[in-house]
Amino acid sequence: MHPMNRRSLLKVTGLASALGLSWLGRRTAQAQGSGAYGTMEHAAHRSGPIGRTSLDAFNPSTFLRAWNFSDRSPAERGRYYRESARPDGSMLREYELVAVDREIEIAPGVFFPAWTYNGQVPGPTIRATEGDRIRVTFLNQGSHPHTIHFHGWHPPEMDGSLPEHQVMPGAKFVYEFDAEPFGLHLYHCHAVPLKRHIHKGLYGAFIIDPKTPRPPADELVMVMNGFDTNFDADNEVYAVNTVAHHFMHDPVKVDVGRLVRMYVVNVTEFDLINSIHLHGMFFDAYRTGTTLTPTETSDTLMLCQGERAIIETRFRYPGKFMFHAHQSEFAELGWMGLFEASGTHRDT
Ligand SMILES: [Cu+2]
Repeated sequence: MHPMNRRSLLKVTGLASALGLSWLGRRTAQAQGSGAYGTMEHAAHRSGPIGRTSLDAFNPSTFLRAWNFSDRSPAERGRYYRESARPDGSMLREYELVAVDREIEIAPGVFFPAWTYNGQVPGPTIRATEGDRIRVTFLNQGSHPHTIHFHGWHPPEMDGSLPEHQVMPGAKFVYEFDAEPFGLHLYHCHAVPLKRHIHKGLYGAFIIDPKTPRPPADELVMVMNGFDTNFDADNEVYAVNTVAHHFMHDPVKVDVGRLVRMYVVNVTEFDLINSIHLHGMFFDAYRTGTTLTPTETSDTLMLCQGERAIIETRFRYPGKFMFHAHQSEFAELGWMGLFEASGTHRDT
């Protein structure tokens, strides 16, 4: 795509959406718009999603409800994830994560040269119970040195951050540590320059459940991310789970009355903060997921880079509810979606 700054992208989005055109048709849209300024005066006020992104390689809706490779076929899953019980009742969870360079589509016709774990951005969600043993075999098949730096307790040699921790292209390293504390964490590459390695796509969610599980719920993994498509250290596209405006096209289906639990991780680079705002309701928030009692009740939660929170709510009414970053610019550049609540649910 042609280099464009945030403003021009925003303008193009508004114009193109008013005319029902894809982003690829933006030049035509601008040409037509300029000749009829009177009627187009408010066209840019009609923001909304336009065009579709191919979901063949990565589907944000699938990512939403997948962990420990549960979205893969049994045969493929067995290659990347194995679990076995240990004598003390905890589990040994073994993963294979592979760094690979891959071009990904982040908005209709907008491709980003990503660095990925296992070909996807965010990387696969890793989920364990407090006290489990985690063993991650990391293969670097990318073109640059990479690591995996996990948040959580671990010995220094497992930190994936120092010069001697770098895993060179073609090399392998095995990370092993106990899963603690319970909470919502993340993992990411810690090679230098750090901001480049993170924003290129090397990150994922790392959930550690408490030994006494949280109440049953419809659980959703939401990773707030951004993409600097013209390499000016500023994001042009924002999203939850990578694809701009995806959940405007494919609303997150939820049941009225059922507990919904969202694991919200902020890995947006270049911007100091990001946020999530839900329309028409309030939610309980558990910052970093390290408590079982809410740390706040709100309709908007602000997260710094690397911060995360578990948020819980129940939809009272059927229908569509918007959710988005409360930084309006982020929302209009892709970080906006819909819930669609229906039916009724009773806890059993
Ligand atoms: Cu890296």
